[in-house]
Amino acid sequence: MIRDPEHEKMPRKDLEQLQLERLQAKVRVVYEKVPFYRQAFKEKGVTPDDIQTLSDLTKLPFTSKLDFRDNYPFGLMAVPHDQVVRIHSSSGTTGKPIIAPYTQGDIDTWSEIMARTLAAGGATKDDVIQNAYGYGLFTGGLGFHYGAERLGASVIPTSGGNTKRQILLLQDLETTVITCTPSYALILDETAKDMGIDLRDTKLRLGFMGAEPWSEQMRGDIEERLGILAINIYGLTEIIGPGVSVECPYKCGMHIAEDHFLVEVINPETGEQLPYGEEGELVITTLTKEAQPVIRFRTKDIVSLNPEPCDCGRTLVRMSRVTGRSDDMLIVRGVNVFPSQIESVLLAIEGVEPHYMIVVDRQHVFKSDELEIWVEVSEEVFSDEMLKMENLEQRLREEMDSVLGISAHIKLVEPKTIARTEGKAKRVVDRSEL
Ligand code: DLL
Repeated sequence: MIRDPEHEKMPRKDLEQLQLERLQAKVRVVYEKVPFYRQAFKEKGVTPDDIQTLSDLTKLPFTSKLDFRDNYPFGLMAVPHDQVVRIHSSSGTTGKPIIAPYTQGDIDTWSEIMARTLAAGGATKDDVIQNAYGYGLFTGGLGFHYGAERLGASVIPTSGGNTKRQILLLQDLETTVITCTPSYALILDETAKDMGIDLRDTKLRLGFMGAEPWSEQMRGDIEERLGILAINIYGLTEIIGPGVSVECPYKCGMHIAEDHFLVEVINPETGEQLPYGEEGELVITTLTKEAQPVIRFRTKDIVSLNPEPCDCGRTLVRMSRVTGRSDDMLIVRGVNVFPSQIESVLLAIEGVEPHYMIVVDRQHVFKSDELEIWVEVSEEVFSDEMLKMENLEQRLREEMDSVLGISAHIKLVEPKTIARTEGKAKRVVDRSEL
């Protein structure tokens, strides 16, 4: 049913040989078909013939989000327009959106990767998969949809939003697997509780959550509230969408689909490749993408790689949780912090809800002297006496100080006051946006 299942457990030597052959072929294609790459290769003084081993990858130039913008909309495409069967796009924070065209071959490959991804996390053809990722230009909805169908499961294409209806369908259609962002999983739980429903009493057993950074503490919280195993899944529009990597039920890093994606971790300042285990920026080269192959794409996502074989038997390298995006990093009085670190401190404390917002002054780009964190407190704490609130505030301040080495103003807010989003949560806001 799933194509190439043996690739997941291939001896490293054979996998690397496969990667090299695919890399050599792809490098030749982009050199011949995409003027942008030919020019970038020329500037580096490299030709496809220089790629003799996998370590020759470092001879190739990087590609960045900016290159996508500069070549908007179709300048990075390697096939004629009549071979494109679908186009996705992601909004991007500034300027032009990222355009992601797919051939029929790409859609087939992606569906296979996503079927394998769902299977790796423990889903089977007997599952009822409720897909609450947004359908449309976002790759989440259709990416999961095609993968779930390819797996042979039943898909309920709810898309995001209309949460009450989601809960009814989830109950009545006996959904076993939910796919959504971690922040939407919390909204589902909250809405269900308002309706007098405990999601732990439903058939739900598994969730595939990604598209935004989330902490291990957040996972624990979601698993407890929904009564599920929550699997982390990673991907991005520029590369394919969801499916670049996924956890197996051992939950110790996301296995990268290395037969399709060649990964490196680099020092974001120098561009130098870092050894396994060190944290840095993830760089991805697509090995099988047809419409828009990408060479050494700088994701800005900060991760580390683990090459140890996993207890599940997969030989695929695992990537850590994304600690944050290099452009999301806050510098508070000289200390580097990622929102997800703040999240793990908050969620380790009793009485705090997993809804929070980090308020910064972005006048000096990402440097902020004043860090303010708004945190929702639980109903119990909120309805209790003032002293308890003050103690909680003090405890949060101290924890933040001792764990992250930064002091922050903590503002405790009433339950349900922080805005809920159906897709990706916005954790960091500029004071001017309030
Ligand atoms: O978010 C694709 C996706 C859909 C992944 C559904 C997983 C599930 P983009 O909108 O292009 O694509 O956003 C990509 O989101 O560079 C990361 O910064 C972040 N991201 C994605 N997955 C994770 C994750 C989709 N599991 C950007 N953990 C990436 C942390 C993630 N960050």
